[in-house]
Amino acid sequence: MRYFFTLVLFIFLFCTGFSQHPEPHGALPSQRQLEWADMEYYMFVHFNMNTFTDMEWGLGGEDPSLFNPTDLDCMQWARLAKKAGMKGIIITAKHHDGFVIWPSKYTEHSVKNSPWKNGKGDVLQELREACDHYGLKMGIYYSPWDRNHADYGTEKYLEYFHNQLEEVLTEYGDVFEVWFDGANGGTGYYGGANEDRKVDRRTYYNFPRIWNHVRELQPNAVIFSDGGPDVRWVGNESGFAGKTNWSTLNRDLVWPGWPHYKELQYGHKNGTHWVPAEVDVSIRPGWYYHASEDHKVKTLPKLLDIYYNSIGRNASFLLNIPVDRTGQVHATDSAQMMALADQLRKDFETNLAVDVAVEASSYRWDDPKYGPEKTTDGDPETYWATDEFTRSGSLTLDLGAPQTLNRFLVSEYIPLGQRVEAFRVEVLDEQGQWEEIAEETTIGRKRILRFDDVTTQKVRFTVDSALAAPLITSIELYRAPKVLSLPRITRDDQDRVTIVPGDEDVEIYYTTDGSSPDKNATRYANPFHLPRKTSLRVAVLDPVTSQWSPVAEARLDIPKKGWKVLSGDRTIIDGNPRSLSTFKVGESAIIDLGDIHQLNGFTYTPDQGRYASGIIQDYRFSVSKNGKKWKTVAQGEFSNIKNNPIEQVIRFRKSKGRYIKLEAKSLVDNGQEMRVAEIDVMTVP
Ligand code: FUL
Repeated sequence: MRYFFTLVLFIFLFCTGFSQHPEPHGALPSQRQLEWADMEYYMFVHFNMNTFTDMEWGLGGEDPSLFNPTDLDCMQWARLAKKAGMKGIIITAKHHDGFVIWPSKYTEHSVKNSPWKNGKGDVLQELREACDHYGLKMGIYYSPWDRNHADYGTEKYLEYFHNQLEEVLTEYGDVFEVWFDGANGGTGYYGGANEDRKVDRRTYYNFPRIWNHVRELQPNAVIFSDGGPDVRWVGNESGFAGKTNWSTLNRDLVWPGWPHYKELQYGHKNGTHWVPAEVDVSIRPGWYYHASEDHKVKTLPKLLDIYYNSIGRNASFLLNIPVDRTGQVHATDSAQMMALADQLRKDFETNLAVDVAVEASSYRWDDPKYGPEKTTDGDPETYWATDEFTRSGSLTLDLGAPQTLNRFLVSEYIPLGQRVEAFRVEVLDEQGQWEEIAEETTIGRKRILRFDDVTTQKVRFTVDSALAAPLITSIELYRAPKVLSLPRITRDDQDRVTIVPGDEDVEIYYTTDGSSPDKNATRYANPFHLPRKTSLRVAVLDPVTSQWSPVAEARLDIPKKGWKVLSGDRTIIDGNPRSLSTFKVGESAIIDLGDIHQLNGFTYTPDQGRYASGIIQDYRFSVSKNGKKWKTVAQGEFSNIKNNPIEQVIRFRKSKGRYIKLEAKSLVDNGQEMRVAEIDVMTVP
C-alpha cells in the first residue's frame, strides 16, 4: 500500500510540478502575434481624401478630383521609417469618407477618377514597392464605416466590404496587420451620402466572417480592432498603455464601440484570449495633415514619454505621421522622428547588466537550464524559472563595481503566457541597506522603468506574486542621458502668463518676437502680464549641463481681461483646462469680447478629465455685433472628439463681432449637459 501511495504521489508530482519544462499558463500568443510583437515600433500613415480637404473625418461626398498629390514619394516615407527604427507602415487605404487610394474595381470613389497620374495612380502599389525596397512590412487600415457608399447599412455594402478586402489583401503582397477602425460617429446632420443609416456596430458587419476572410487571404496578418481578435486598441489616442497591462482579454465581451473602453488600457487578468495592446497615436494633434498644425508636432520629450509608456508597458507603438499634400512627410515631422531615434540609441547604448553575476532565491529544481544567468545572457529563448509551486522569488545582480543607472528593463517569456502580477526593484545603498526604487504590477513582453540616477553595485528584482511560476527571460540596466521636458505655458483671463518647467533647477527664457529663445532672451522669474496678441516661445536651460529643452510655443490671441462671460462662468476663459463650466440642456456659452474684432476662428477644449463628459459632438458657433442679432459663422461636427478629446480648432471666413456664442447641437454618447473647459477666439490679422 505504501509503495502504491508513493507511486501515485510521484506520478502526481511528475505531472504537475516536477515536469521538466514549465507548463504554459492561461491564454497564449499565436505565432503571428509573437512575430508582430517583435516589431514593436511601426508607422501609421494617414493620407487620403482628408489630406486635401483639410478635414479629419470627411463626409463622403467629396469630389475625387480633389485628390491630387503634387509629388507623391512613398520611398521617402519608407526611408524615414527605416531610419527611425520602425519595422513597417500601415496606410489608410479607405477612411470613413469612403475614398480609396487604390484603383478598386468596385467603386468610382477612388484614385482612378482623380487627376493624380491621370487616374492611373495606385498609392498601395507605390507603398508596396517602397516597403520592399527598405525591407519594411506593410499593413492596411480599412474603415468599416463608410460615409460614401450608397448601400452602407445594408447587406450589399458588406459584399462590397468583402470584395475590397479581397483586392487589398491579394494584390499587394504580404500584409502584417489589418486595421479595422471601430469609429462610427456620424450624426446625420451634414449631408454624407448615407448619414441617416445607423448601424449596430456590434452585429452589422458580421466581424467573425470578416476575420475568417482575412485569415484565408493573409494567414500571417494580425487583425486589429477595439477588441482584437489579435491586437486590441489601447482605449485612448493620447499615447499610453496602462501601467498594469495584461496581454490577455475577455475578448468576447468587447466589440467596436464597447463603452468600457478604458479597460482596454489594462487588459483583463486571466482573460480568455491573448489580445495585446497597440498604442496608436499621432505625431500631431490630428491624424491627417493640416498646415495649421505645423507648429504642433510632438517634440522629443513627449515622444520619449510615449515610447516608454507603450513599448515600456507591454504594448506596441504605432506612430502616425500625416503625409502632406505634396505626398511627403513634412520636414518638422521627420526631424522629430529622427530626434526620437537618436535619443533611443543613446538611452539603450550600453546594457550594464550583460553577463554580470546573478543569484536567484531559487530556480527550477536547480536545473542550470533555468538558472538566474539566463536573464543576462542576451538570449530571448532562455529564461530563469522557479519551480511550479513557487510564485515569488528574487534575482540579485552584482555589477562588479558601483554603476550609475536610471532605466530597468525586464521581460517575461511570453510564449508560455503572461504571469507576473507584482514586482519590486531595489538597489543596495552605501550603508548596505536595500532601497526600493520601484513597486510595480505587470511585466509582459517588455517593461521599462525610468527613475532618477542611482549609483549602486547591486540590484535586486523581486517577483512578489504571479499567476504561475514566473519565467523571466531578460533583465537589462541602462544609464540614459537626461532629456529636459517641455515647459507648460498658460495665459489666464487676466492675461497673466505662467510658465511651469518639467524639471528642477533649470532656467527659463522666453521671447515674444517669434525668435527661438537663447541666453539673451528674457529670463522668466514669476508670472507676468502679456495683454496682446503674440507668439510666446519658451525654452528651458539646465545650467549645469548647458542642455536646452525644445522650444514650446503658445500662439496667444487678443487679451481676455476685458471679456465678460454672459452665459457660463469665467473658468471657460481662465486658461486652465481643468476648470469646467456646465451648461443645462439648451444653454449656450456666450462671451462679450468688449470690442468689435475681425474674427476668423475659435477653439473649444472639452473636459480633459479621466471620466470626461458633456463633450460637444456637433456645434454651432455664432457671432454678433450687439448681442441680439446673431450670425452663424461655423457649424459642423468635431470629428473624432470622443476618442481624441483634444483642443478643437475651427476656422471660418472672417466676420466682425463683439459677442460669441457656442452651442451644442448634440453631445457625445447622447449626453445631456454640455461641459466646456476653454473657449478662445482667433482674429485677423
Ligand atoms: C479613429 C478614427 O476615427 C480617426 O480618424 C483615426 O483614423 C484613428 C486612427 O482612429 O478611430
